[in-house]
Amino acid sequence: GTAILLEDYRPSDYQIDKVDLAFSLDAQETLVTSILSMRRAEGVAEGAPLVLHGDELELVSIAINDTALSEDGYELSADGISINKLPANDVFTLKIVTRINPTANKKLMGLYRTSGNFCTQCEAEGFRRITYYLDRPDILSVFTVRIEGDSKTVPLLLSNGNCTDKGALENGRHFAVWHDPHPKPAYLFALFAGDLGVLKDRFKTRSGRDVTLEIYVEHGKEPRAAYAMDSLIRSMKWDEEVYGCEYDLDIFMIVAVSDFNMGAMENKGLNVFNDKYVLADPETATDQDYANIEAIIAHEYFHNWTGNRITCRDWFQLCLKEGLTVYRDHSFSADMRSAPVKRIAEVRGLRAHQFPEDAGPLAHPVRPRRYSEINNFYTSTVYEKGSEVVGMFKTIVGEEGYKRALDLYFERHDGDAATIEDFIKCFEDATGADLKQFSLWYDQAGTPNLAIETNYDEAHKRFTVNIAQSLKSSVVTGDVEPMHIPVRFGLVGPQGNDLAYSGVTGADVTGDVIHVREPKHSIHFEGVEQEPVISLLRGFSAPVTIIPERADSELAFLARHDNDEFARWEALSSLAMRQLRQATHDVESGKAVKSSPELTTILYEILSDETLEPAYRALCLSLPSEADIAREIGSDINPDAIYTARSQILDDIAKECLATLQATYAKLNPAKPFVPDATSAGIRSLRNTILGLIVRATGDVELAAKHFSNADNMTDRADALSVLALQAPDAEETALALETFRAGYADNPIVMDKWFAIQAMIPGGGALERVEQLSKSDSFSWENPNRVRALIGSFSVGNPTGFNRADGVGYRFLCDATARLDDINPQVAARLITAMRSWRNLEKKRSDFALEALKSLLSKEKLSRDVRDILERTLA
Ligand code: B3K
Ligand code: ZN
Repeated sequence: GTAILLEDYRPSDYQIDKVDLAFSLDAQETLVTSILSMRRAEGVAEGAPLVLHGDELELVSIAINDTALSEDGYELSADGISINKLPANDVFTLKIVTRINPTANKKLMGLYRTSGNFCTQCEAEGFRRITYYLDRPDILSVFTVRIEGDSKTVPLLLSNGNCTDKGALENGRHFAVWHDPHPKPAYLFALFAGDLGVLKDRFKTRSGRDVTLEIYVEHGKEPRAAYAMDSLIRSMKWDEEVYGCEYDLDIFMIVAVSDFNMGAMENKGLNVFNDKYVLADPETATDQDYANIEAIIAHEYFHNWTGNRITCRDWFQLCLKEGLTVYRDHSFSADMRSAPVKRIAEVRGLRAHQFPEDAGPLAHPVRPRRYSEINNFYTSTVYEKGSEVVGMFKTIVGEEGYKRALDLYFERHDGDAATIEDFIKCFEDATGADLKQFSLWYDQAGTPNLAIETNYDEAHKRFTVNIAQSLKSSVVTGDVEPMHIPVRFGLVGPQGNDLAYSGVTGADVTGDVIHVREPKHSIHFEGVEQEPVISLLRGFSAPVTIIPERADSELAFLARHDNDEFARWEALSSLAMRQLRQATHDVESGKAVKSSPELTTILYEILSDETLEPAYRALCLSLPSEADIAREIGSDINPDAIYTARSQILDDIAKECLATLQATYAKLNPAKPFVPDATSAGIRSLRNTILGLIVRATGDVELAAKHFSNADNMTDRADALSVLALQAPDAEETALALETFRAGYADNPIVMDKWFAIQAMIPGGGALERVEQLSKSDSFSWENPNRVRALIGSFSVGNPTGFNRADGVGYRFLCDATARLDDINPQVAARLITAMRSWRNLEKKRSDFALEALKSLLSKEKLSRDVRDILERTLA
């Protein structure tokens, strides 16, 4: 395909000052009338051709200044329309009528049908599937939208902004007019028409604006939107208090739909959500669901300033809005919940998704420089690493500097389509910092590595830290430049407190941050009275890997004594990881696996330490996942050996700690009735993690079955079901629980997704047959992205042994599923096949099969640009 390049960016020859849209809704034949107030940009030659984007549109008519264009006045192509007869005036009106078929639109981009309703998704390039337009984010326009539809089937007619008119029409139809005073790019346009119930509330902004809040969900489900509403109100308040950002319309609406390609969408004043991120009650939602709802409601709301008021000049700048908004939603959740627990979860997510992306064939910079399909760049690198980069800005310029920089950004760029350079400039101008080297984080793909050596010179009371940075990247071409890496640290003394030092040379050290800028630093801390153990990368201050050239005893010491909770967890994880690697090696060479007493002792201490938060204890007891271990091993991966090794280590630990596990399990009593707050969630998480360990040690399936049937909330129910299914797939109790669960929730798709996902993750050779079977059942649908992700996604990402079966059938299944889905929904299909991005790291017999399956998919005749792009890069 043809690649779009950052360096080719050029401002548009034409602007659209104002757009009037009229929709005459019909399931198969919707008519869209668009009247564009066009203006030729200054300095552009008279008659310069006007090229509008369009995709799968039927053109009904086109007129300029009320005169229909003759057929030689324009040229249609698969990508749009080129108009070459233009008036001499620099302003003119363009009227275009298109006909579209929302029912046939299975891509869920543009205007489509979901559960009988009409819904839109326009980011990134969906608006061109509604009408011909300058569908690029730097074209900002004021939208007025008239929607007309059947009063009975679509009583609700919603769009962006404020409703300015509505009324009845003939033939049982009605209309509504919406006006959005804020100029916006087309990707933020939204329309919803249908029949839903609503939950309403109000919010008074700090300057006194009264805002109506409305969350639309299926009739009867209104009470299940209460937590989303509560999250919205807390988000609005938080954004005023922490960022000074106030809402700017009289109404804010959220619509929940069940067919949606991703999580949610920040359309101005009218967010559209995947309903799994809106609906929750104790009976149907897990604690994780509650946390996700809170985070995603906040994320989309925060986009109102970081994304909508200040948008992106072009799609290469995607991280400008996404990285910053993720950072903002992370900070919000950290404030609402436990900050260290939140940080650990973020880092686990980053390592599970972003690190492998950065280490594999799909690696790209946080700001990519080329793409052939932009939808493939809504990645964890753009989002999560993009957020880490914003966090590093804050670490470098400090809390106050960060605040000044963001204030300046909002003041200077409100109403703009901005770039990363604009953003960086605000930090430089507001703080005086030189961020030239730091900005490499946007350009250089790959995860930097830090190699560390330390030495204590007792005689001179000098502690030396040698740090060398390196970056191996599959995609950086040319020279790799050293990066500016902020490393938060502490010199931990024998009593666990941070030691002071009298001076430091060899690197710029401000407060508790070492600024690594050179390829190599030799840093001397003078006047260190006792030999310390260095704690590095506290709070995970930079998204890098570390080779800790340190003894197990040092890791064990930090796991016990570091006063940074993140770093404690990190030290424990490193210690556990070492053993898990060794154990995998032992399994492969036929040796017996044994867990080290040291690790078990520390876990035992953490388990029994009631001064630690339950959620934190649960995270520690979980140990690195199979995928974590695979990533750490890096090459020649044998998922079966990893599984066996990890199971044996966990079994050992569980047996060693059994009495304490049982006592703790009995003692932990989550509040009744159910409250979804972080403290209660933490107790449930610890209790359910312990349940899994007890069942490991005792094989007491009955206990899990009891936990399942006694559950008064979905967290306990789903966790118990997982323990049963994953640890005792063939037990009678498991079959019974699965059937009870299915029967109880057959009419609730969001809950049934959990039922599919849990079964998809049952390890071992029988997994594929199980998944194939489930994919053929009546309740499975290829047209619903949530269901596809629950079954096929969970299998390919969450079931290492089942998916990577040694005979390669798992890979063939995923490639076939991708091909099948590609005919319906290329965007979701492309996302699905990224599960194979690390195929080269597998041991030879498996990677051969993977390669064969990928190649055969690539040879398919009709492949979407989305899937082709991923495949070509994966195989390159
Ligand atoms: N901005 C949307 C994502 C759109 C994805 C288009 N393929 C949701 C979000 O990040 O908030
Ligand atoms: Zn976003």
